[in-house]
Amino acid sequence: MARDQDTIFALSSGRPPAAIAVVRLSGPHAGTALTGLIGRLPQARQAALARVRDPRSGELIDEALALWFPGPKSETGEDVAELQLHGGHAVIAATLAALGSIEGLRLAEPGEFTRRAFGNGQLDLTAVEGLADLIAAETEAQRRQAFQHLKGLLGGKAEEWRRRLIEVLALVEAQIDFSDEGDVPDDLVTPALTKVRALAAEIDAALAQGTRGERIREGFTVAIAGPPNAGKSTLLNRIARREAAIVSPHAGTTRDVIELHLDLDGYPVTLLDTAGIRETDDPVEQEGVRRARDRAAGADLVLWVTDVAAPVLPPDALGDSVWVLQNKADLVGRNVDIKGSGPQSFAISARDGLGMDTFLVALGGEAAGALGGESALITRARHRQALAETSIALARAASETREDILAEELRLATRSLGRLTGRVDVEDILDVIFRDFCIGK
Ligand SMILES: Nc1nc2c(ncn2[C@@H]2O[C@H](COP(=O)(O)OP(=O)(O)OP(=O)(O)O)[C@@H](O)[C@H]2O)c(=O)[nH]1
Ligand SMILES: [Mg+2]
Repeated sequence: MARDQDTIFALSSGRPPAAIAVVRLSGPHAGTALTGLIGRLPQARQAALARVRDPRSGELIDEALALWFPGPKSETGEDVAELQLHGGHAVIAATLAALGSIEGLRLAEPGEFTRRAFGNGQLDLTAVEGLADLIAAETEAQRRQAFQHLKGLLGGKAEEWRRRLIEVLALVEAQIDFSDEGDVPDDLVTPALTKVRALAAEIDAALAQGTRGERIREGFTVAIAGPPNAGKSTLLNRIARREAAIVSPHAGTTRDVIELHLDLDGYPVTLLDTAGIRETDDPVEQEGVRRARDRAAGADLVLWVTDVAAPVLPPDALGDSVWVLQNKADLVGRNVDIKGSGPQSFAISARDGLGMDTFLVALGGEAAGALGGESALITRARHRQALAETSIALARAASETREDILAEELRLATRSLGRLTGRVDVEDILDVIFRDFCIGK
């Protein structure tokens, strides 16, 4: 029997001990296995209180809620059973051992339930990715985006584009193959090209949305950089509200890049503390400075922290997205000029908290500006690549006069969209031809 025909089971809830443990089963023997454990099959999709016994010994393991979801209307598309047990180590171990003793059942591999849901057409690839993102989501923005993708924001759009493309392809194929049959209108290519251009414009608009979706997944990256001893690590600790980085009066304290994931007004922000930038003979510190420059250059925003009493200007190489934080404002005892002519500038005291509220509101606004707004269709490089390939093929198709090459470009574009959702097949092209033109009667 092939492995994908096995009935699989696993603990689907988090680390025990916990109040409740959810054990799930999926596959053709899920029903008999559930019956083996609780003596009956509950009504479909209704929770039933049941005594769970080891089918080998008849020993009572626990009392649980049992659920039965006959396929194909289930999470995986197969027969699915679920037990909500008491979440102790021994209860879980005894239940898993009991299930493992049943012929045809085995422990699921990582992601195998979702793999089956995909294989049975319950989820497309973009929804699978959305599900993974939803489980990883740490902030509201990430949760919102992941849930929309799980529910088909991109997958639905891609399927709609693909369906329209297949219709266009059907027109062109019909023109090529059957134009001599007499019952096909003369010029099918001109309306086909009009549709290609409209489609290309929609896909290009999605590509032009930029990398917001990817940044919501990965976080808006903010690098803290500046000369040694300026208070960079102190700033990181204040924002984190804990001693994440070592602070000392000794210049050159921070060597490695320290990374912190923050939730700023619901937006994910990755904050990096870096080594103070200066010329040095110490090879370890040199490496730290190299890393600091590197990460600052790749960040969405650089916070250039400098001592207000001895300000150092940010190097030009850092680009435009630089804010200057004049730190240790507590020491100067007067208002510092916070409106420089150059980049956005704030006077703060990372140690005492002075000016931090204003600065953090601005930082939250910056993250919201970069990550907020209309939902992003593209959340991964994979999406971007598939859509870019589609767009290129459509652009070539739109200026093509040879019907056979036009058809080939459309096929390429269709395949790229199919790869995006993971549903690549050609049978449906034939289906559309036969449905719309009634050829082959
Ligand atoms: N008065 C005052 N002292 C501060 C402030 N921020 C940091 N310091 C002090 O400045 C010294 C250096 O602070 P750090 O946070 O280690 O500075 P850094 O920029 O991370 O230094 P390196 O890692 O060596 O590059 C410490 O003694 C801090 O207590 C501030 O706002 N006011
Ligand atoms: Mg430091």
